[in-house]
Amino acid sequence: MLPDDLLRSKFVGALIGTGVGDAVGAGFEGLAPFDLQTIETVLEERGVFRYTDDTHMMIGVAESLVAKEGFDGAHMTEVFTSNYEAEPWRGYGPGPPLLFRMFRRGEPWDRLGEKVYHGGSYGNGAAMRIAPVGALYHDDIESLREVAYSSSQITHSHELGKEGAALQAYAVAVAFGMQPGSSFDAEAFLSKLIDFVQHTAYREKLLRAKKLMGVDDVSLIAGELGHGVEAFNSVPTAIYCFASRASSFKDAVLLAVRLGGDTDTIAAMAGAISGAYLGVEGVPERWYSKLENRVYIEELANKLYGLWLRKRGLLSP
Ligand code: F2R
Ligand code: MG
Ligand code: MG
Repeated sequence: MLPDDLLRSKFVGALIGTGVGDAVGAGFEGLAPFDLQTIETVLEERGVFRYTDDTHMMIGVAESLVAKEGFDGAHMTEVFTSNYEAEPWRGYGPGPPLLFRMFRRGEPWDRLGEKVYHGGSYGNGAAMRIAPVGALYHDDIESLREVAYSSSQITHSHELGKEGAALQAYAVAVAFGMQPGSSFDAEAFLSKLIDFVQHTAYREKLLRAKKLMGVDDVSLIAGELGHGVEAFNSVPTAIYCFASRASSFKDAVLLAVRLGGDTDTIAAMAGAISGAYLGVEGVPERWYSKLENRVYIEELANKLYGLWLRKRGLLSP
């Protein structure tokens, strides 16, 4: 059993970790791999750390889980839609805004996912927002998989989009269960994820990730694992960034940015797992203090922790 303070810190770490990773990676998106010095100089000169759609949607997931005390598809879609309508400039992927407009026109929430891409989207949009699901269901893996799939269905109904979200949620959950500072075994961590994941595309990438441990050649890592917007080209990459730099939130997130490509999203997902492992204390103070809406995100994380306690009968309603 983890002590109460550490568990609370892990809830906050997973959500703040998403926000900080996203904000650190934003601005480097779509470009070639970067050298560390360039990234650190840009970050030092940046004022407020603004987050993008990744965190905006992660907030929506947490808001809905807290309001409905669990997953409610129509409610979560309403929250995504109204959050998007309030701040459409957060750099959303092409698909979700089209789906939100269809929802406003009366399409049922669970049919939207098929409407834009043939077979549904396999973009990383469902995985990038999933940290609250990994946190709330970190000790109930059956529900974690079910809620990861159902919450993905709203916008990402392709099996690879759903599986990417479930894998990312599970990586957060496994990180929750580990004592930070204890010797981290990357091989054992990746093996657990390989046993969990149901799609060969992810299993193969995770096997490659095992072989890349100790490598620092960013072109080789991006080439082997991917750094694109597709869930299968970014979720295993984020897991690798965490697993290969588990003792340091900063190093895990900076590796994600150094890879280039979909930097905000890979850094958001690596940040979520790292925050879930180290707790919020692992997030560098100078990054944490600059995160936009930090207090609100922390409040949500604390409410999610309260909900987890109530669901386990550890706190009266
Ligand atoms: N939108 C961006 N970045 C672009 C520029 C941002 C700029 N800085 C700004 O401020 O404006 N990033 C965000 O989008 C990604 C998440 O996207 P999501 O939500 O998955 O969108 P979508 O449209 O569902 O899928 C994304 C792409 O994946 C490919 N794709 C998906 N399913 C497909 C299918 N069945 N067949 C073919 N292609 C498929 C398409 O290329 C989609 O465009 C994150 O990076 C987030 O940060
Ligand atoms: Mg983004
Ligand atoms: Mg992105």
